[in-house]
Amino acid sequence: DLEQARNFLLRSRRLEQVELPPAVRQKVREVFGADLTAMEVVQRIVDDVRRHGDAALHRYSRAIDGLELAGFAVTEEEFARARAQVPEEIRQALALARDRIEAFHQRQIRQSWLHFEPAGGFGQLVRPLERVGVYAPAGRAPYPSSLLMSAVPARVAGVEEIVACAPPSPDGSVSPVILVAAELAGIDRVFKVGGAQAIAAMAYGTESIPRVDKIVGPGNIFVVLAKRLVYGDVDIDQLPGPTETLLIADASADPALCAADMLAQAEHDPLASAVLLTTDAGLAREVVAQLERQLTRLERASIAAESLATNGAVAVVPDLETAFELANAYAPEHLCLLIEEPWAYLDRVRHAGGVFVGESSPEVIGDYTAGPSHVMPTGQTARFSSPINVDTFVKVISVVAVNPQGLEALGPPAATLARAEGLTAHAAAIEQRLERRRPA
Ligand code: HSO
Ligand code: ZN
Repeated sequence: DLEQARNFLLRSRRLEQVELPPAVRQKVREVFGADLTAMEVVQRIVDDVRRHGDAALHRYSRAIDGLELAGFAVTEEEFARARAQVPEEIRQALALARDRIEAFHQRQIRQSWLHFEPAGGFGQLVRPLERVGVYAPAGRAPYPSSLLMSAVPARVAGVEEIVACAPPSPDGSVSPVILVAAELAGIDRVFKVGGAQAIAAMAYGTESIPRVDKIVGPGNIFVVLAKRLVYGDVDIDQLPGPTETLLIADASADPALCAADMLAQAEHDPLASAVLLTTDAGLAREVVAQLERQLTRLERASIAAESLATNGAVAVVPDLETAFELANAYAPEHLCLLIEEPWAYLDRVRHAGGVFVGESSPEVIGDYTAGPSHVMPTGQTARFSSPINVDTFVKVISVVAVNPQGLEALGPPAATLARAEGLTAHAAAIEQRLERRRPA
């Protein structure tokens, strides 16, 4: 029923409400000797790394990963070994993705500008950030694509130095395909540090990891909470939560493809959510049947099944207007239009990370080779934020070049406002200039 669908879509998707799985809670008890919440864990780690630098990082490597690392930086030999290990086909696909991401973001570059009027020149300088840190999660599987999607836009923006942190595997190495992607993306250095420790290290700097100006990229709950904690001392891109897809389908949609798109999202994470809104009750039934059929064939069937059972939904809506109204209220990371005339509805889209137009344009192409970054806002933050893009990595400096004529015109009202605010030194800075210009 529609009300039920609305409530489901608008339920809170806040991070703090995520419960830690039992295995993680056990690990927390082992490492900290206490039953801490995720936020408490993050607070401790961030304080510790901020205060003790590399020594703290080594302690967490030992305690959390059981690793005794000689150094955190991935060495040239390790990069070479990775290059030899990654199959050529994967390397070429990564290179193609990199080229597409680069070309797409090149179109986004903003120019500095100066506007001259009688009062002078006014404008802005667009300047890239100096140093950016990318977090490359390892989690359930390493996602080299995510590394490209975070780092390539930064390169295009002109960021001088990009470093990355990636959690090492149990043998102390970083996944070869992650290293190859890092090289293709033009990342300067990769460090074998994961979790909240990595975020703290990049935010405050340690003996071996440089302090950066902005940290970007997805991560687990600890990483995301750490990003929120260090924000202000360093900039962050967003607080990525579990991934989401909302499909809008009409009678023209292929139920097997609707189900395939939902499963592609659901296999990411039990917390991922895949939702279908359709105007066609028959299609809804067929999609449900397809979900059941296709699910059994998947390698990650249990993850996808849990995701669908807890965060998935198929709902019938009276018309496409209602579907778009609900979609905008939900503000999904991905909005997929499997409808007869998707272009006709594009201007209804108000809030989404990305919109995928038509049956031949699945979200999964966006994950890899379309061009836009797949790091997109989740948890309703698409109401006010954007996918990673070139603007994520630049800032603007305002330019004010008032000329003598402008001083005459803009000075007196400025002095009036200064006095109204009780700021006589402000007024004097203007009036002294105006006096010099008066003939004695
Ligand atoms: N769909 C994910 C990104 C991803 N998919 C990485 C495959 N690899 C969140 O947008
Ligand atoms: Zn995906």
